Amino acid sequence: MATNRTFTMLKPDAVEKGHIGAILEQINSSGFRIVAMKLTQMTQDDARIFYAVHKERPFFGELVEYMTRGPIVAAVLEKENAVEDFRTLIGATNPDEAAEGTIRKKYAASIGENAVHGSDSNENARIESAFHFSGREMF
Ligand code: IDP
Ligand code: MG
Repeated sequence: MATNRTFTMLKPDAVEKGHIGAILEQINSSGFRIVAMKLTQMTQDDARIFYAVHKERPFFGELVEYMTRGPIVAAVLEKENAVEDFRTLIGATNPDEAAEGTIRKKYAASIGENAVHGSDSNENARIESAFHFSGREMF
């Protein structure tokens, strides 16, 4: 996959609150092209694998419960400098520390329930995209 792609999830809290449309509008108007997208629900095994890097953290159980409690929107996004620019667009993990106008500042409730995921490197963008999509589902 080209390195000008990143992977995102609109997390269960964002879907529950009806924010899919507003968040996708902000993503599109910030210059990202949607390359793949689906509404899906992660199993507990999916969430444990996806977030395996955090398995020793005290919040891991809470994170798995949260990420599996309802549907998410998984998507692959394309833009020059996609990974870094998307992290800027979503803002800090803790919405209290997120910049004004960022997606987390606008839609996140807490450091745990923070509305949206964004890959932190080109390598993780590739791994995370492949976790949710096959090559033929990416346009
Ligand atoms: P990131 O999503 O900004 O990359 P990470 O540190 O990779 O943040 O954490 C992954 C996810 O785990 C966060 O987006 C959030 O949902 C959850 N999380 C991170 N830190 C905490 C915490 O201190 N308490 C509860 N949940 C957390
Ligand atoms: Mg992370």
